[in-house]
Amino acid sequence: MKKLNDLLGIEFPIIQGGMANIATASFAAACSNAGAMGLIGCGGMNTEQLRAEIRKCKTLTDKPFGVNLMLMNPCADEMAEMVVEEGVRFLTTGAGNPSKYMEKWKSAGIRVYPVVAAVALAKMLERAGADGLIAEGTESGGHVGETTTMALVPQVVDAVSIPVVAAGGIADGRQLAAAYALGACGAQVGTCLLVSEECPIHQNYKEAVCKARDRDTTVTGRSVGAPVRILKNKMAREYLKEEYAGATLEQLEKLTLGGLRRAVFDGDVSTGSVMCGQVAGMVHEVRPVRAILQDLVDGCRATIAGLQA
Ligand code: TUI
Repeated sequence: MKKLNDLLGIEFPIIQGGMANIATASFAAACSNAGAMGLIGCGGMNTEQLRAEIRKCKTLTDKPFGVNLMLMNPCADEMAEMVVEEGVRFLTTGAGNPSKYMEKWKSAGIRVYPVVAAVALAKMLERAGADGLIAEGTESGGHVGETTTMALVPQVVDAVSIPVVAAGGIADGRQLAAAYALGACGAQVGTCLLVSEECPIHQNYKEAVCKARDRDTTVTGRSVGAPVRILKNKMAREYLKEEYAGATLEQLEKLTLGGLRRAVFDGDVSTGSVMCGQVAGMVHEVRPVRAILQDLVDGCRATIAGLQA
């Protein structure tokens, strides 16, 4: 099986998650320059903002980078065209089914790795021409599915014959080794890169993630079809209280409106949406992206060597 770094022409078998309002051109370029596949996240942007970020990223790195198209973005249709015009070479998608765009992207020669949280969509997207898939378990931060990485990845691997990248719950070399053991060709990581020096989030956000323990995240909105993993804080507790009491999505959205921007830009970690994965409990310090990636692959090698000993 080919590793993700060979498939994508990068140094490390790691994709940086396309985190909304966080994965800017400069962060994506920093991750690409450090040896991963950097992604610009379109969440919170309009089409022209995303276009400007793509152009900026080209000036900041000569290495491969890509775009994550978050399909709940109201501009998704327009963005799907624009990325072709701008000559983007690698795309991931999230929070929806990108089937209707696949033909256009394939004929432009773009490599596409949609994020899936279930086997049925994985099979459909393989038929639609996806080059690979990112199987994301519910351990992830932000918008999540229901199945854990441990259960999802091997089921997706068995269902398709294209490369599968594991995501959700991966922050160190042991978990990267586990991803390989499950049949993945590499990993996508988000939370462990939130606490990088280069990550452009507010210091309070980084500190909150560094301080978090294993049970400090929760999923809000499952009952109303809007499941989002965030750090437990004042807003999360209020949200869950109202959700258990039977509030509608419309009522609940009043609590989260602008919450991610509040956390990312203003550092409001009390009423903001501090999105992060369950691995927040195992990241404790802010380090350069390069060091985080190097530890992931070194730790993975050491783990595999230890298993063979
Ligand atoms: O997309 C993500 N994670 C995200 S997107 C996001 S932006 C946001 N901002 C404010 C509130 C809520 C979200 C934050 N985090 N991960 C990829 C992912 N995709 N996880 C799960 C899925 C998924 C779910 C259902 C992919 C496809 C899908 O298919 C449904 C269908 O239509 O078939």
